[in-house]
Amino acid sequence: MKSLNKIPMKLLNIIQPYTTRSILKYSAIIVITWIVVFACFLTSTTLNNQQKLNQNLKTINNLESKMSNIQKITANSKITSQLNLDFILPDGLTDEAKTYIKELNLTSPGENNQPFHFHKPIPAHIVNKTEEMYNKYGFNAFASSLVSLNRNLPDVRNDVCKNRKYRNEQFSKVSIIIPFYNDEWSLLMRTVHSIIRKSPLHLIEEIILVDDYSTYEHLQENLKNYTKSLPVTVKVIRTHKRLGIVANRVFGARNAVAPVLIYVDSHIECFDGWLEPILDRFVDNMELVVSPNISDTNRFNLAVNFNKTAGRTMGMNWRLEFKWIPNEVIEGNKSVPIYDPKPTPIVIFAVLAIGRKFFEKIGYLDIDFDIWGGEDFELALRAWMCGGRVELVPCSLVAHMFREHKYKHRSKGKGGYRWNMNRIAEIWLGKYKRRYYKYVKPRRRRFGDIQERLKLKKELNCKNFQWYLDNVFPALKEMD
Ligand SMILES: [Mn+2]
Repeated sequence: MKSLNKIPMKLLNIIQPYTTRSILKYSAIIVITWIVVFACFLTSTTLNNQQKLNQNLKTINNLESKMSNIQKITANSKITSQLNLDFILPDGLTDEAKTYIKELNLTSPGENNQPFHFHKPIPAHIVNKTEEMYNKYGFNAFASSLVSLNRNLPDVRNDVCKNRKYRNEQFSKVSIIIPFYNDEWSLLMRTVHSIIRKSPLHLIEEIILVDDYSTYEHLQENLKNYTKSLPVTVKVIRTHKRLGIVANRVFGARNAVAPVLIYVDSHIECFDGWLEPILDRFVDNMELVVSPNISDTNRFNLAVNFNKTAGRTMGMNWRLEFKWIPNEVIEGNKSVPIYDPKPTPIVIFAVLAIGRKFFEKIGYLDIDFDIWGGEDFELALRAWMCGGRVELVPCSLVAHMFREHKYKHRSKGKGGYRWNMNRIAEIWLGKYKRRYYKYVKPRRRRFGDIQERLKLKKELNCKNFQWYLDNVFPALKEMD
């Protein structure tokens, strides 16, 4: 107060307009300006936030749809990605194998279908080991034990096959049946790993390893325990005595649950996209036997020869021996595009698919066959003649190894391979069996009791061999 009194009037006059009127006025302006500015700021931030929120929502929606797509894709097929599975599937190289690989200075032997070979000179103990294992298993098992169970084979699919749409989603599942007897571990397990790595897993109901009473230690508890760790259902079932591969295959079928069965030998490897073209055929017709294209794995260096696979169909001669036959010979003037599924006179059991109920209906296999041989020819003839269809699907490729000694062992009292072939001739060839015997000239025509199978043939109202020759395999008429 005191100071106010002392303030000169001039100054008071100067101050007064500001203090009383102007200050109020300017303050109001400033406050209003601030309010406006603040309001603008608020509005803009809110708008901004709203926009951001909208954007975020969009992103979330996008992400969600992407996620559900990913889930769909994963559920559909993409879980076969090798990267993912190689975390789960071990390469199977034992410490011993790793030591040999180091000693022999090998780098990823067998990888990407590189032929296996030793650097020279080969140490004597390696030569001995290689020979010993070759004699035991009928192929270069020592080399195989040094090759990863997850080795890659190149994707050799033709563009036509790769880009074709296969109708797998309309389809349920397969049981993959692998009969074996005293097999070498790495070859058998590479078969299992390759099926898992090269198939859309949601299509596999189960893999069934059917052990025909093996005696080797590594195929007992060890096998059961190992298969438990695999990312698909693997059943190991065991016969109560040696049955031979024919009865063993029937035993496998009786234990399978999926609508389609695929038999694979214990010494195969699948190529990319092998399964889808096979299953596609069963969407229209379950009364079907389907074979993929099969290429040879060299039993010495384990390299797969996949060069000569197109343009040929499976057939046989009058001795009932397997022959690859050029398509034009089989098809005559009705030529089918080279990569299209096509009828085939014969299939081989190395890899073949069959509708489970159809297999049962036409009487599985002839279990009076001896241990090994010809059961696939018998099945193909029976399937054709008793109302089914047999096809080759060139877009599917599987590698199969012919070992030196096959599913070895011969039973007492029967005559092995020839016994089986005689049964085929007697049951299925009708009057044409004379032509078979003319070429084969067996010392004795032994084939056992065929009454049951003849009865089945009659019950199923099967066509005769003349029909097969006229409609399925006319080229055989001209063959020697
Ligand atoms: Mn085989």
